[in-house]
Amino acid sequence: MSNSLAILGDKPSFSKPLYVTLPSVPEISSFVEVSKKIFDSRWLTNDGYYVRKLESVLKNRMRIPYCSVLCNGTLALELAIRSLGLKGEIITTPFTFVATAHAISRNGIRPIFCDIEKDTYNIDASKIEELITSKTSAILPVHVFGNPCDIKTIEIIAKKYSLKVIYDAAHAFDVKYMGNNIAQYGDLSVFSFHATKIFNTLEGGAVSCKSKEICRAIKDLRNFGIRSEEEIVCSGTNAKMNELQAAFGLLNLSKVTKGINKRKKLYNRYVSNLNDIPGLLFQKINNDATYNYAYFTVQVSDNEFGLNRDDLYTCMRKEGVMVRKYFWPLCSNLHFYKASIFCKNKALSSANLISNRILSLPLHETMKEKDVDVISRTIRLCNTYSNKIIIKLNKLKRYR
Ligand code: T4K
Repeated sequence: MSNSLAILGDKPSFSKPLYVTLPSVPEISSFVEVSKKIFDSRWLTNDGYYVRKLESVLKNRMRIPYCSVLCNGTLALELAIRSLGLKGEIITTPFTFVATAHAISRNGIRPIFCDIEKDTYNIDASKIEELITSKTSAILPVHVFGNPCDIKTIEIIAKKYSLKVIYDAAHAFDVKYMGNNIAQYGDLSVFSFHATKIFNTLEGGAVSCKSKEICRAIKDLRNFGIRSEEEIVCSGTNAKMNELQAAFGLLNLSKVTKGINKRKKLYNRYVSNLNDIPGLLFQKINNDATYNYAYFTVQVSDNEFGLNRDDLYTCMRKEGVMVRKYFWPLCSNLHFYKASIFCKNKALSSANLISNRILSLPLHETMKEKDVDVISRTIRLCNTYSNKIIIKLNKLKRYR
C-alpha cells in the first residue's frame, strides 16, 4: 500500500471539500411553481395554508395526534419546555449540540448533566435517579445521531417521580422505536428541520404531542401569545415557520425515504470497509430501533489506532474530507455551565471520553460509494502510517 496521504506531502484525495453533510433540496422547478402560488396569494406567513398542510402531513406520517411546526429546532425546544410550565432543574445529557442545554437555561431552568453510555452515546438511564431532587421537573434526553435512547427505562423513572419527559429528537426524523414512530414517545418530542437534517425546511422544527391543550399552548407561544385578534393569552415570542419554508419542506418530504435508503447503503459500506481497523468503534444502535442513518461517526481509541481523534481530524481535513467533532466541546465543559452548579455529576467520565474521541464522517445522499471507499482507504492509511504521521505532526507543531 502506498502512503499517499496529503499530510505526508501527497495530493489531497478530494480537490473540492467533501462536507460532513449536504442538504437535500427539492426539484427547483417544483419549488418555483409552489413559490409562484405563494407570491400570487400574498399569504407569506402567520399560520398559512402550507404551514397547516405540513402539520397535517407530519401528523399522519408520525401517527401523532398533534403537531406544531416552528421556525427552528432550538425555539421548538424552548417553547416545548415553556409549554409544560417546567421549573427548577431538568436532567439532560451533556453530549449534544449546545441548543439542548441552551433551551433549558434560557427558560431560567438549571440543566443537570447526566453521564452517557459509552456505546450508544445516549444518556445513561441508570444514572438519572441519583440526580433527581425536589427541584427536578423533567428529563430531557436526546436521541443522539438519531439513535433512540433507553425510552423504556426513562418512562419508568418519569412515572415513578412524576416527571415530564421531552425528547430532543432533532436527529431522529422517521426513526421507529418498537415499531412506532419516535415522535409518539414522551410528553413531547422535538424535531429539527435544519438544512443539515434528514428532512429539512431550510430552517425549521416541530413539536409532536398528545395533548390538545399543550399543542394550543405551543401555537400561542410561537405567535407572541396571540390566539385571536382580541385574545393575547401569554407572553409568547415569534417562532413561526413561514410559507416558503413549509412549501419547501412539503416537496422535500417525498424524498426522505429514498434518502434514508441511500444513506443506509453508504453507512453499511463504511462499516464493512472500516470494521477491521484497530481502534475504531462504531455507535451501537438501539436493537428496538429502525434507524434513519442520520450520521456516521467513529470513536477513535488512540492506543489501538495509533493516532488520536484530533490527529485523524487534521489528516482528513488535509485530504479535503471535512470531518466534524460532533459533539465537542462537551456542554458541561463550557465555562458558563462548568463554572456554575448546573453540573452535578462531576465525573461525566464517559461523556468526556466520547467527546474527545468522536469524529463524524461525511454521510449524505448525494455521496457516491466511491467517496466512502476513498475516505475509508485514507483512514486505513492513517492507521498504517501513524508513526510517520506523528513525526510529521510534531514537526508542524514545532514550526507553528
Ligand atoms: N438539538 C440537537 C441535538 C441538535 O443537533 C440541534 C441542531 C438542535 C437541537 C437545534 O436545532 P436547530 O435550531 O438547528 O434547528 C449544525 C446545524 O446547524 C444544527 O442544526 C445541528 N443541530 C448541528 C448538529 O449541526 P453546525 O454549526 O455544525 O453547522 P454548519 O453550518 O457547520 O454545517 C455543517 C455542515 O453542513 C457544513 O460544514 C457544510 C454543510 N452545510 C451546512 C449548511 C447550513 C451545507 O452544505 N449547506 C448548508 O446550508 O450545526
